[in-house]
Amino acid sequence: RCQAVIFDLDGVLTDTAHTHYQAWKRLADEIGVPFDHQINERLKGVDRMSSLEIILERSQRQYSTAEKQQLAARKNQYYVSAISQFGPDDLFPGVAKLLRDLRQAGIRIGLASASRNAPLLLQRLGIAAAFDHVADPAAVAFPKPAPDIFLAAAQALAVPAEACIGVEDAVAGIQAIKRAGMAAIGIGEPAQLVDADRVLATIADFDIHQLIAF
Ligand code: B16
Ligand code: MG
Repeated sequence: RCQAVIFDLDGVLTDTAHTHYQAWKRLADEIGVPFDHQINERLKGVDRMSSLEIILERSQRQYSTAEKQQLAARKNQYYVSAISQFGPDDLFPGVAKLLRDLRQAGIRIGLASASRNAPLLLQRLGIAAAFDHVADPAAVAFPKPAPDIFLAAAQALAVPAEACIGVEDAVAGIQAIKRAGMAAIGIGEPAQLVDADRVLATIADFDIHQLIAF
C-alpha cells in the first residue's frame, strides 16, 4: 500500500519542460547548433551537463571542458531569469489540491528532481512547505535513469521503495522509478512512457483514492 508519493518537478508540477527548452534553444541558436522538440525529449529529466552533451552532438566544433561549463552557465542564466518570474499561478491545474489531499490522507510527499534550481522553483510556486523531503541531486552518485535520487528521497522519508509511487514525465525518470522498485505514474503520452505502470494525460487526472491502493 502506498505510503509516499515522490514527484518529479519539471514537466510534472509545472511547465518548466518548456522553459528549459526555450533556454537551451536560445543557447543552441547562439552557437549555431540545430535543436528542436524531438531532441528536447531526450533532455527531459537529464542533468544539465549531460543535456549540453546531447545538444553538442550536432555541433561542428569541439568545446573544451571550460567552454562547456560556460555554455551550461549561460543556459542556466536564461533559465533562472525565466523562472524568477514564476508564481503560484504557474502550477499545473490540480497540483495545490493534490498536495493538500495527500497530506490529509497521511501520505508522505517527496521531490526527486534532477534540477539544481528545484528549491528556488518550489519557493516561486509557493509549494516549498508541502514537501516532507526534497532530495538533493548534487548528493547522489548517478543521475536519472539511475534510481539513486528516488531511493534517496524514499530513505529520507523513511518509507520502503515498494510503498512509494513515483510520478514522472520523462523516459529517463520512469526508468529511474522502476529501477528503484517503485510504482511509476507517467504524465504525458503512453506511446512515449512505455515503462510506466499507468500514464495520465495531466497531473489533474491523478485520482488519489484510485492510486493510493496501487
Ligand atoms: P537544472 P526534473 C530536470 O528536472 C529537467 O527535466 C531537465 O530538463 C533539466 O536539464 C534538469 O532538471 C537539470 O536542471 O539545469 O535546473 O539543474 O524533470 O528532474 O525535475
Ligand atoms: Mg521532469
